[in-house]
Amino acid sequence: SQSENSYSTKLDKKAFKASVISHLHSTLGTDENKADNHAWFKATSAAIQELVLNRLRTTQKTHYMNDTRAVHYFSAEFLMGRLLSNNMHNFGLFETADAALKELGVDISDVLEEEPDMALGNGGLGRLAACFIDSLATMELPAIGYGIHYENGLFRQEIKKGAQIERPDSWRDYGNPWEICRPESTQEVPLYGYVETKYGSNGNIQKEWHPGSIVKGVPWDIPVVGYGGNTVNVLRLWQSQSSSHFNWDVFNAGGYVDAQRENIQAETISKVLYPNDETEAGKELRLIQQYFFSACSLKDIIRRYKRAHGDDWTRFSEQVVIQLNDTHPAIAIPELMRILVDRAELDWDTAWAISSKTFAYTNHTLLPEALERWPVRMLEKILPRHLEIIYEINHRFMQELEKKWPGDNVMKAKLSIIEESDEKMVRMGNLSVIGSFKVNGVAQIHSKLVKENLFPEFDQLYPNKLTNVTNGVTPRRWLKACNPLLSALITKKIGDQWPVNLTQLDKLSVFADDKTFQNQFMKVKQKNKEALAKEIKAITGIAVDTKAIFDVQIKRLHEYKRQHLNLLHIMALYKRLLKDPSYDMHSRVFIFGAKAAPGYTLAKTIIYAINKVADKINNDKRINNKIKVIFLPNYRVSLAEKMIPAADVSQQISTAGKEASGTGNMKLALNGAVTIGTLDGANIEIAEEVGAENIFIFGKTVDEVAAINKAGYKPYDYYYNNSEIKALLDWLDTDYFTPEQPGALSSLKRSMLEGGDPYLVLADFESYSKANEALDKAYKDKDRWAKMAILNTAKMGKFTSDRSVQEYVDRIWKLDTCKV
Ligand code: 26M
Repeated sequence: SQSENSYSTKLDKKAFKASVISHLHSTLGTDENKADNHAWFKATSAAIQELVLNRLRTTQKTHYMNDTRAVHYFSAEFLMGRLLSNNMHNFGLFETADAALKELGVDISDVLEEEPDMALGNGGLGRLAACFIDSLATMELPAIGYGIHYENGLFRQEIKKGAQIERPDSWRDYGNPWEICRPESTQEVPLYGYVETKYGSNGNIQKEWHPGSIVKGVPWDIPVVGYGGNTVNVLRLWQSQSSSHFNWDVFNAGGYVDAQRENIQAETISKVLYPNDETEAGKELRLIQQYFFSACSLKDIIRRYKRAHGDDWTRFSEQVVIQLNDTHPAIAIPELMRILVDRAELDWDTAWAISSKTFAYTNHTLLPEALERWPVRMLEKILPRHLEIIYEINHRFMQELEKKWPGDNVMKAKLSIIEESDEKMVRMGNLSVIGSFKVNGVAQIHSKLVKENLFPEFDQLYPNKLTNVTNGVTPRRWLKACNPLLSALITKKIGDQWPVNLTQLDKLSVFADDKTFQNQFMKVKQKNKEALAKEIKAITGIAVDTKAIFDVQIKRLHEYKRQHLNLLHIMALYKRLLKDPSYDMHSRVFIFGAKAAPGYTLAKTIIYAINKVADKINNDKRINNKIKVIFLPNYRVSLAEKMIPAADVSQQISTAGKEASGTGNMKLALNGAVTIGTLDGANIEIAEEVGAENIFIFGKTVDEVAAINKAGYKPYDYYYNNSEIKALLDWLDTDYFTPEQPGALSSLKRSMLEGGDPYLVLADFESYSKANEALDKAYKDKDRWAKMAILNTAKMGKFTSDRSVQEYVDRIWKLDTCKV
């Protein structure tokens, strides 16, 4: 109807004010005089949510009426962050809300600060899922995100005496204004038990799984508002609940997760997000989480399909495409086969034809320790029927291999879903490749390595299955909402369409040499730096010079990301300054944000080292404030939104071949930061876009890394042949940085010598140091730097997640837009 469609013009300032007040009274039960910032946050959110829900109903009705094909994005993680600011921006109501709240005597930024982050993800993979569902809604594509309603998201990080402490993240303590519980769509999930062989209705052998227990999955819907507010899709997150009539088996969680565990209850399943990205935990509870949300989601999809198509399965894969965000939901493949074969009683070939046209799989990593493998014994216990189905999939696949490569058992052993090790394992990557119609990597170099190193035989067997879709980020959150000053400047120059057509940013290129524009651009950067400096002061008590270079490395703590290379270089600068107080360098503030997996000892040592080196440097009067080192605790989406607009320099320094893509690299460059980075992941494509003059590339290439490792890498050679490297590593072995704890940093030194320096920190140090010198020189030339910064923003058009999603749509999902 007309009134429903005039959503964005419906609310002027006066009406918005009235709506907020009305919610303050009727939803919050308070009033203007008593309300604190949190009450204002709740009331403002409720006012917005009213519009959201109207558009949600209209969207769902429209999708239903049109019986649209939809993508179902299965992900164990959705790192959504805060939603209020984004939802207001997407409805075009941010300014209205700002003005309305002002008249009520309330500062909108205080209100926005009240919202807890939805931190239901670890890092890149989870945030990518959040960017993709934003793009899908913006592009008016029928889509639904499926995941887990974790009671506790990624742990809150505190730094005590320099070390990381984990605290639970209870993001729903005061209620969440966005989520809607849908008890009517509750699903049941079977677990454990045994499989019975019997005769089916057609006289064929049928299998029936008799589960040992059943848990309930209760869905919570989070509306996902597209830019312009037309389409509102949903993110459906499953919460586990015990179903009264079954007993619950004991399972082990272990470590950090153990500490969170209450009793032996079904509720445990969705209690906590596993905090270890890039390492496979092998924990029973993790597998149960994966099956729990995959099974609930599939049942939900099938219920919706049957409502429109009854028992006719022939159109299933025309209506449904499921994207697997890494192998975490790969158990959905045998689960769909189980439903089709055991429940719907389709024959295997028919079922397989449907299933293998339904799934597509995204690979996010090449690190061997991150490739998921589950003990056959564990699957047998928890999901006995799924193990049988996996064996059957594998058996038929082995027959296919025999036809293609007769007698080649080496090939069979390599490609088998079952790894015949001492403890037999199920390889979820192999299962995903075999069970999907497309497999993609997340940046050109990564996808090339997926083809050439990870799955070369699969690429031979299925020539067009492996492909690339380079990642992207949503410019609505990562420029428009987080950097209002730069956004306003850009809009003034090139109009207001860039948030939905990011390649238009290239129109800024012609102003890269324009002195007036350079001044405006760098003035915005300066203002953002001042805002971050205030934040740094408030959080750490440390005052930083906003004329210094703001150098930012923000990402999970991992050896392959090489925060310790950055740290060694900081120590080198410090040493050079101590040796020669006139050492020529522009003052620089090194800012870190990083969480370490709680069980990753060396990563925690690196955090400790950063903080201890920071203490020493920040308090050393001799170096005249030339260097400051800031570690901002509890790095998360909302903190990233404050750091990124203020960055001059973006550190993207992973060992070549290890970072699949990176997405922080895109966010920082988009906001005018200049990258210092290796030829890894999407850095390569960023360099292509901005040009070699506007990025500082250093370090060994993928091919050089391979050659060094092949020849046998000897970190000691660098230690003995480079006196600076030797001095720096030896410094870690003294009590200079940790007088109260001598030897606390020795393990960091050892990792780069006896430990073999697996990520080639020493091999890349000199090249990194030179790149930093070049960067320092460039910054001193104000015009040159302004031009570089502008061109970084101007050339980021490719990296909108709208482009990524369009590539998935064209080449994998085959969806049509559905105007709502
Ligand atoms: C696995 C098993 C048990 C517990 C947790 C996990 C797990 C969780 C998250 C493993 C990996 C996880 O994330 C990996 C990740 O974030 N990868 C990043 O994906 C980004 C999006 O594609 C890329 O840009 C990054 O380069 C890549 O590191």
